[in-house]
Amino acid sequence: MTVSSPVAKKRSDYQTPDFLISHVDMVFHLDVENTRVITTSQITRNGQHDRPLVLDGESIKLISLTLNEDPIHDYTVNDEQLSIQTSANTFTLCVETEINPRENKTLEGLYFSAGAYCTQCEAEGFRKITYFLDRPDVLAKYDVTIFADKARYPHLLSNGNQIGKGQLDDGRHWVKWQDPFNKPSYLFALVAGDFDLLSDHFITQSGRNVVLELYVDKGALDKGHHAIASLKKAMAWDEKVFGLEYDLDIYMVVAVDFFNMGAMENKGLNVFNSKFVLADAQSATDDDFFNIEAVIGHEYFHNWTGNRVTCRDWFQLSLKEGLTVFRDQQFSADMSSPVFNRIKNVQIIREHQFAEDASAMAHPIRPEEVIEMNNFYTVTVYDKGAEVIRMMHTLLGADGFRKGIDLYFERFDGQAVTCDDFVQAMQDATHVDLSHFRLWYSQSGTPKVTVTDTFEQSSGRYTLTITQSTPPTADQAQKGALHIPFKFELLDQQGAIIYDDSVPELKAKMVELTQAKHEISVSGLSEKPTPSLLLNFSAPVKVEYPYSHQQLSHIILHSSDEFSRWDASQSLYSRCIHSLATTPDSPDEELFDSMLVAVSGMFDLADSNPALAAAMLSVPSFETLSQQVDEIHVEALYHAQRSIRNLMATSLSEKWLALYNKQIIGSYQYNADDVDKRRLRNLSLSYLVQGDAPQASKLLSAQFASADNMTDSLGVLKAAQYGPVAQFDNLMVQFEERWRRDPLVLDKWFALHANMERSDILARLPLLLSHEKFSLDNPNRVRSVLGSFAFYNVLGFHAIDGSGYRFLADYILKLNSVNPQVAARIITPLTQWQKFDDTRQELMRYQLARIADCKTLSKDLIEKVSKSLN
Ligand code: 0A1
Ligand code: ZN
Repeated sequence: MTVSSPVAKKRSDYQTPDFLISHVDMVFHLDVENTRVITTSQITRNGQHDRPLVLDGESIKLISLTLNEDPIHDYTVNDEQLSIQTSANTFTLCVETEINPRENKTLEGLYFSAGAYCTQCEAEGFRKITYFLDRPDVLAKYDVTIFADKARYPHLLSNGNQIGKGQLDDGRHWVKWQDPFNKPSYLFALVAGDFDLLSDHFITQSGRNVVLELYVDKGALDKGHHAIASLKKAMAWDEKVFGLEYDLDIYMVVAVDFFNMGAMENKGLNVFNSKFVLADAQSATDDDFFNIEAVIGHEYFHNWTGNRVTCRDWFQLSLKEGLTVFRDQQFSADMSSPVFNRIKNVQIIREHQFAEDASAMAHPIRPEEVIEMNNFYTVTVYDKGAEVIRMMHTLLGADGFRKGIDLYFERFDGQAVTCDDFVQAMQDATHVDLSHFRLWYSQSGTPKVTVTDTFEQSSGRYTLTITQSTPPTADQAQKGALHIPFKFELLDQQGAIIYDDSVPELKAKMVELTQAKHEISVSGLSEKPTPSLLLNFSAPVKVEYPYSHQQLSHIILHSSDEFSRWDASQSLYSRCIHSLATTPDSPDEELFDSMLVAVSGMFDLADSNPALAAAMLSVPSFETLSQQVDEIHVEALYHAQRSIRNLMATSLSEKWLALYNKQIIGSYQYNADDVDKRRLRNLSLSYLVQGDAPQASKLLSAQFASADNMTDSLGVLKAAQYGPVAQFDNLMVQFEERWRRDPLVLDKWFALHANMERSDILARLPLLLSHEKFSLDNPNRVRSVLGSFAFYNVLGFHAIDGSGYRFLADYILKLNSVNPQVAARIITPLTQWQKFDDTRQELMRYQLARIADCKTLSKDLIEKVSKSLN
């Protein structure tokens, strides 16, 4: 079955705008059902032509239209555009529109939720507020005046600086804002509501005082301190590392409960999903604290990479997102454990980005064709985009990269530019030829780097042969060889690194792969070395080399690169798991024994490098394992992973107990040492429970009762999933009773339920969705139930009777009319059917076809479903 698609926009069709807008004056009269917006724009014709002025507009009512104050009669309007025929070259256009924020459940444009008004304009939401040239290459200065009832909405916020305010006799008040910087419409923001306000300040490197304001729900002030502290760290870091200083006198952050994504970098007025702002020890986990710092950093860094220099068109999204993710990753690494951060980055690539490449939604980091832009806020554009920036950082070195960034801002500050412009600046600043490297922007797919080696005992000559190839993807059949910075080292049998200055690649610990095949030879070795490959994951590729398990153990112990030590541990587990999955009846005892010996050694790292130890002692996720095989055998793979974990749990139970008991932690503080200890302790706990250790049940209850923080409480619940059902259920009930009034914690409870491995999970899910606190209007809730189930409940979602797929499809059809953007995100697991067995493929496609049959399907879903069915 195929679906007819709405027309796709192509990158190659880019045209400069027919008109430009220099200044916009907006007046908002806020009302929950009838908000009036009067937009006065100064417009000039761009070049000589007689084409009409075509403005974007969606789901808004046109009230009036004047040009140089005269009513316009010569216009046409449809569901998407307003077209005005005029011969004027410079003119003032005034558009009055009416919108209904309460009805707007899409959370794009201006919406009203939880008692506050809020906007979300990226990518194309501004057109739901007024008719406009809603494209990122139209940059204007904005003045915004907001009128609203003072008692209900004491805070009226928009971008830039407040330049006036006043009071009306009828209980309304107004505030006027002016943003001195040119910006595209997607960075416009307005917020109105009754909040608690946390204020602080930051003195910039040049001595300017910047007021920091954090707006949170009433009563949540105590949960804002970590976000403010993170913001100050991010501001100082960007000055230190990139010489970039904040440019306005005020920086505002508003936390809202209803938000489609993580956060949004609107100029001077960031809007955040409250999940990435609010935290205290009782209600937030260490991961939450970490994520808040990272997302606060990410949005702050956008002020330069995104706002001061923005994207020419949406195909260039990775220009700002890949670069800003890279910047936030570097920031996080500097704030905590570099290796732990790198592992996290790589897990996202291996679990989600590789899966996207293998699916019908495969696309390059700079897509060629888009139907609905919201579908392209992807792990490919963001995280693979960041890997591409990181490779440039590797190729140019930190100093070269900084020179490139400096030149980029020197050339393009205040402009809307392309990915090519960025790479050109990097190239011109360093004189490193990046012409071949640019292929990363246009080629999709996961390259495979295959390494083989030979050793000639008589001459001591060792030769590495490295080949690369990229399998075809759904969007692109032909692939070329990429420019890949491939870091590696050779270890001798004592674990020392082999140096040979006459071999440039060995000296640099890197070979720049540019062709399909490369060879590197070293002479004079007395024994065959062990190659440690793709150090620090120097490129987003898959590597194949026929390691023996002794070699993997050798790398675990000796590689100079901590990431590679972890990576070798994961390869060892993967090997055990795949071996057990394929031959469950004749387990490879020797392999398992050598794995257990290696694991045993990892415990010794717990004191000296607890972050690395915790990562090494964790087995690869089902998602990572799935990307290592051509066909996913769901039950076999799932149970093999569980069995290997079980083997580690039971064979090493004393070590787990000792590790658990060794983590002595005082009252809760979010700092690197304590985070590592809690991680090790909760990891040990889950192994103890899984291994059915005699103390397990007591430890669970004791930790649950004594925990003074969410990390340890949740650690208990997660571990308890491996234990007796009754105890888990009991703990969950207690947890719900305590936390039912805290939406962010309740999301965790919902997610735990949705992830439960139970044969009756499909019967339980409807109960969860009929819970009084569940609502399809709230994206966080939807993600915590439907998202967790579809992405992570392996056995439930992939139930062989198709009930998991049907369940997801039912709710996607419901969400389609409420919030298409969220619906199109959580459909992802259903679109990744390609690697499953025939029965499941058929069942998944059946549900996709069912969705496709919906007569009122959103563009977002049409794009994903039609690609998946073709
Ligand atoms: N630019 C934001 C992400 C974002 C994108 C789209 C949104 O709504 C449709 C919201 C936020 C970021 O990278 O943080
Ligand atoms: Zn971003």
